[in-house]
Formats: sequence, structure tokens, C-alpha cells
Amino acid sequence: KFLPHQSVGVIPVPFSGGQKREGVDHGPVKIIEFGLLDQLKELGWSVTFDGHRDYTQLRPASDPPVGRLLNTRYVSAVTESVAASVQAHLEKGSLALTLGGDHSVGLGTFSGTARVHPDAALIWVDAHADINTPETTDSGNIHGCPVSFLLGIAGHVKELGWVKPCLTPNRLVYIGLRDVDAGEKKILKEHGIKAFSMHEVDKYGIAKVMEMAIDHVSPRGSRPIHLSFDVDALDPSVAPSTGTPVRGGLTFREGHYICEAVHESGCLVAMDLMEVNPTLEDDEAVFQTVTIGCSLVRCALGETLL
Ligand code: 6HN
Ligand code: MN
Ligand code: MN
Ligand code: MN
Repeated sequence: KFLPHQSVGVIPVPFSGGQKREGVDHGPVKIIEFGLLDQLKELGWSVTFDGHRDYTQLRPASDPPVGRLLNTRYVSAVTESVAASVQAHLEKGSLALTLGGDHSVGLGTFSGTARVHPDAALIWVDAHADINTPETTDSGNIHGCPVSFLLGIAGHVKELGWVKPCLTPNRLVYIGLRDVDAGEKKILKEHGIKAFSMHEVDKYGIAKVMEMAIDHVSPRGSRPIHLSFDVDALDPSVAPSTGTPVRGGLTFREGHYICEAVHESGCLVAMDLMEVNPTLEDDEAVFQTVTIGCSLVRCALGETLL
């Protein structure tokens, strides 16, 4: 509805500084090695990909904890650059597809989307809510915090000063939650944020959940949609190679249905595929995880079963 997209800009973000496990920075290379770009061309998309990136030169010489937050300056520099890339692709009329990397990168991707589409909705598909604040985080890992910064409820962190509040609770919806910290549950309640946990997926079925989720954030197709898909939303039996797996997740089909429904809305302007870590588990597990990642993206970009 917003753009009959024909072109997609692919942004690889080989970054792992938002959490402590090495390897998630190898996600983008692996996903592209598995043929995602050709698969999208096959679907009729014109694909812009400016090559793999190296963000390590943005790593500051010294990056001591800011309160509890870890690698704050590094996360800040990388995500600020990602925001500019997303913005540039959207301004050219392309859909922006970001390949992670850990989910701290969501700070950059949605900020970039919001600069071009200030009314954009955010569908966050994840086992986790990633809405900790600098006060509530136990781990200090910023991949557990991006949503609080986007909403502007994190309080001011000078080192992340470039991030401006660009999301409101009514434009945010979660799907797939099952590992939400106590402090995060409080935040979700206080701000009246709509969330479909695995309990609701079981109760209503994924089709009804998607109808309610899209109707909540983009009633009658009124808002552009940014889909941020953390691969750990899927059950570890179908997507094992990820840093914070949690049992009881989305099935293979439920994951795909989410992407198909977002495509059918006609409102998708940007997508993130995050937390694919091709160094975790065995080769078969990596194959499964990367393959499913590619097919989720294809479904969001219009691949159909018939
Ligand atoms: N992710 N709630 C936990 C934390 O460390 O704040 C887990 C976060 C996971 C983040 O999967 O993108
Ligand atoms: Mn590495
Ligand atoms: Mn996440
Ligand atoms: Mn997660």
C-alpha cells in the first residue's frame, strides 16, 4: 500500500557487541552464502547489496560499563550507522532488509525506518521482549534493551544520545514471547503494550493472532510496518543456532505464517532477521537455522505456497 516495492536494500550487520556470545556476527555472511540474494531476485526483486561490512573499526579503544550497560559506545556507533543505511534505502523507495547480528541492532533499524515513516508500526517477533531499561537489565546486554530506548522510557544515556524516542506503545506489538523478565512484565503492563505470548498463540491460533496484531498496529492498513524477527522466536527444534534459545516457541509454519500475513498486509517497509549464530550447535543445526531464516525473509517478501 505504501510502495509497490520492487527493490530491496540488504544491510548486513556483523555485530555481536549487544550480548556476550561470539559468533552472531557471522550471521550475515552465512545467510548470504546460503543464497538469499539470488532467492530474492528469483522472486522478482531488484536487490541492492553493497557488500559485506566490517564494523570493528567503530569499536572504541575503551568502552567501560555505563551503569550496567555493556559495550555501550560500540553499540551506539554501530547502530547509528545502521540507522543511516536503513534510512537511505527507504528514501530511495526500497524496502530495507537488515541481517543481524544481535538484536541491539534493532535500535538502528527502527530508528532509520521512523525517520522516513514517523508513524511506522513495529512488530517484534521474539521469545524475549527486549524492553529492559538500563535500570531493569540484569545481564547488561543491550540486545535485551532496544525497545525501551525506541519508546523513550530508558532514561537518558549520554553514550546512546543519538537514539531519539520514535515509537509509541500503540504502534508496538509482540508475538512469540515466553521469557520475559519481571521488570519487563511491569513495563509491558504500565504502558499497555499489546503482546501475544506463546499462550495466546496456543489459545487463538497464529492466523487470529496475526489478524489482531496487524489490526492493532496498522488498522485498515493505515501504518507502514517494520517487522523485527528474532530467530529465537522459533522453537529451538526448528532454529537451534541462536544465542538465547527458549523451549516452547513458534513452529516452522507459525513462523512462516507471520511473515506471509505481514506480506499480505501490503504495509511492510522494513524487516530485520536477527540473532542467527552460525557458530552454535552442529552443521545440521546451522543448516536448519540459516535455511529457515532465508525462507522467512522470502515469505515476508512475497513467496507463496501456491
Ligand atoms: N534477545 N531478557 C534477557 C536480557 O538479557 O535482558 C534476554 C534478552 C535476549 C535478547 O534475544 O534479542
Ligand atoms: Mn567473529
Ligand atoms: Mn531479540
Ligand atoms: Mn530473543
